[in-house]
Amino acid sequence: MTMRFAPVSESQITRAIVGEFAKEFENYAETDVIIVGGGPSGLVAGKELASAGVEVLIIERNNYLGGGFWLGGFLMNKLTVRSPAETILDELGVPYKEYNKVKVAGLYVADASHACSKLIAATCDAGVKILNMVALDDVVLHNEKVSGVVVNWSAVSALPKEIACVDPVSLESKIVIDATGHDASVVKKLEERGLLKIKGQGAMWVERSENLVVEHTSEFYPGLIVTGMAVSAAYGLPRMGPTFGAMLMSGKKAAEVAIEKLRV
Ligand code: 48H
Repeated sequence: MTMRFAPVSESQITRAIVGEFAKEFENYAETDVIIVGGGPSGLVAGKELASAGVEVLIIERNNYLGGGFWLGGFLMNKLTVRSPAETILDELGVPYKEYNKVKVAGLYVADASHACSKLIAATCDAGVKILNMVALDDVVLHNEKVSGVVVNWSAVSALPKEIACVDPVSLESKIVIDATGHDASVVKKLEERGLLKIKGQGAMWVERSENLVVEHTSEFYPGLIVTGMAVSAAYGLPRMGPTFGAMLMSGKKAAEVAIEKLRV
């Protein structure tokens, strides 16, 4: 039997893309939570929030989601988590092994591409909307509270101003989560305005850092919650290198903090 695709024209395909994008973009011009950054902490936070019925939009400057979660470290596709973060791998259905149980307790290894794909799929399945190839340009500040983000297409942001003199647009939200990793891009917008001072990421100390990152995942400025490596940069905490348990757990905590704030 010969297979025949549905008879659809070029213009109908264009209309389907533009129409659906515009409808969604209009809806998400005002939303409950905007997460800037689609790495492991942002994806977990988004998945948890959407699963709790919160409307969430993730802004990601790259074409792809996942951030540093695609690789375990040193260009090697094995990622590690320390206990108790393997429970999140269980929730996602990611297979993993316990590493050298005889000598090391509670260190788990998984394939990074498998873990990352599962996390992205679970986040989308939970109902999170994604705006990729879109970069943070600024924050919206109302009465000393972060009330949204100013964004532009990544391609526009990457061009010199004299070529791409294109104004960005604003998206409003009740809460913004900075999940931009080491850059802490949202927090830095407030620092540029002299509204706060950040300490910058500390040196490596894996045993202390992961607990501290999760403990410090919190509202860093009214309306702005920090998660993942942005927590280290904001509070000056030690880094942990290529182990991701704190990123996953910090994402969960950020969602809990946001849900608590939305209740008030
Ligand atoms: C839009 C942006 C912008 C912007 C950045 O780096 P990530 O993976 O972040 P985390 O915190 O979820 O995970 C950190 C982890 O990957 C890591 O680096 C670790 C554990 N390091 C430890 C160590 O000691 O080195 O993802 C951040 C995401 C990326 O996808 C960026 O593209 C995106 O945020 N992003 N998106 N506008 N201005 N800045």
